[in-house]
Amino acid sequence: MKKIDICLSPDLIDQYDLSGTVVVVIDILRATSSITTAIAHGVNIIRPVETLGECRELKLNGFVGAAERNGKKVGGFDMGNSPLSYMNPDLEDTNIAITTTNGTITLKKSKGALQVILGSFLNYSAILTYLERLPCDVLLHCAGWKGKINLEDTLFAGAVVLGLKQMFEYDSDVPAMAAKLYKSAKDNLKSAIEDSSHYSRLMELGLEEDINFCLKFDEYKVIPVMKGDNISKLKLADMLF
Ligand code: 3SL
Repeated sequence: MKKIDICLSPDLIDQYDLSGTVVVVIDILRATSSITTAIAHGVNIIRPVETLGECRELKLNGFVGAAERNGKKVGGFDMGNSPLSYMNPDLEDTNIAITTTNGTITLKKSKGALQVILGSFLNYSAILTYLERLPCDVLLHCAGWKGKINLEDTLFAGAVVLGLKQMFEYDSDVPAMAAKLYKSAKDNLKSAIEDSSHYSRLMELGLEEDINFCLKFDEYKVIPVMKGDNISKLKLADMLF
């Protein structure tokens, strides 16, 4: 039987064998929600990078530069990490370089997997439909916050585990833990994350609209996928079944 597991922080990723596994990177607030929005709105490719320096370099070479640290847009770049800002029609067919506090590191640390895709509530059903049909193991890789575990990514991972309805065997206790947590929170996700650290951080920055948007289910049908160094829309030819 296919197996599923959850890595709750990129600092724990060395515990997992990624070969032969499809990894779903999760950063609900806000990187994977923003990238999904950008791809759904026609951005051509997104190059996730770890450092501000790499992002600056790519901006000098024709990329739109997007940079976020600690929730704030970094000065000197074109954009930050608000999903709402990626709905801009001017971004259609552009190439974006992005660096964020945790999400882009999590993407980098997922390299070595059979395939890396990006999940969020915004493309929840599309992710489920794809994972259901896969012939291989799945690892849900949560970005957390600076190495620590966070609530919103764990909740989404639990939602995926529940949605897959026993099609996968759990490879540790974490899938059952996350599924129980999600069950207890699912009727009001926003109030469930009200006490979380990143919720407070974003609220203090006046970003409640971003939070509300990131908690919406199934706004989009697209699945962003890493191909080499770039993220683009998963196409039929990329599907592993
Ligand atoms: O950590 C990240 O990658 C970001 O998603 C954090 S923030 O929501 O932009 O503050």
